[in-house]
Amino acid sequence: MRDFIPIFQECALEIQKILKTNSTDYLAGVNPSGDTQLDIDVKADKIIETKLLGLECVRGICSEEKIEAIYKKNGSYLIAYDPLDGSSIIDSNLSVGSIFGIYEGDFEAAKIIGAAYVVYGPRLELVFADKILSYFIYNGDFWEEKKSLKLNQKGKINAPGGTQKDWSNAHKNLVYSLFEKGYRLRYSGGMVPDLHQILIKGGGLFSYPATLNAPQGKLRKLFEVFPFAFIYEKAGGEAIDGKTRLLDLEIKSLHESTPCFFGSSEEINEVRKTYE
Ligand code: AHM
Ligand code: MG
Repeated sequence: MRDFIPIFQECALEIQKILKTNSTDYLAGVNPSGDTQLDIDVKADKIIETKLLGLECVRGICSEEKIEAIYKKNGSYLIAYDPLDGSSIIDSNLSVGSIFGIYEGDFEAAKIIGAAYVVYGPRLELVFADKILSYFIYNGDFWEEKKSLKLNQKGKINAPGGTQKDWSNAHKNLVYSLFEKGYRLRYSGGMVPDLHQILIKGGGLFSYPATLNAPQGKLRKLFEVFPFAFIYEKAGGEAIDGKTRLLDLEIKSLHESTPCFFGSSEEINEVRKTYE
């Protein structure tokens, strides 16, 4: 499984190159999740597709940018990925990311056995999880492995996603009660840097709830939610949909989304109290 680390690192370096040199213009089309596609979304998707399908151990892939999964005859791993998460903030030059989930058998939460994400920011970083969590920073020549990331029982960051006027009253109360307790707002609009920040600082809450305009939330189970749920649990945190552990959820279609909450135990307990 750790054989995927150098592959994801190669993808990261290639995608970083196109982020630095290509335009951030929109294409005419939308992706299967209904988002407008950028030229670089499609290029990043192709880079990852080519690398992954070239591996003997990979049996299939599916991406936020593709309607259907692509299967080969042999191999054992299935990879679901979001090639470039945060398309709506690329034009403002904020950090964006790539997200990967490694599945065995089927594309479903119960079958996830590894996950990774790349942060394209002032630095290039990779977090990879299988049985343990590993953290790498690219120093210009090679990827240096750093001390693993761990969440404390409680943090100070509140990262609340979604359109605020469409939050339920219960959700508004949850978000504001954290501010009352001294939590600080940290939300860029990029799931990867927002969740990475909570991991780096040791705790906090990221929420993307059900809203009036998005009753199933916005973030996609296979490409965004399950990989981060896997990583947060490995870091000693928790990830739920309000009531249920995200990695216990079922999935009916590849592009399905779900409300989601990621954080350290104390904040997730506050979420439970609100939603149960
Ligand atoms: P994308 O895959 O089209 O980039 O959308 C996913 C992004 C996440 O990175 C982020 O958490 C969320 O959308 C932000 O949504 P909002 O702008 O509604 O807060
Ligand atoms: Mg995305």
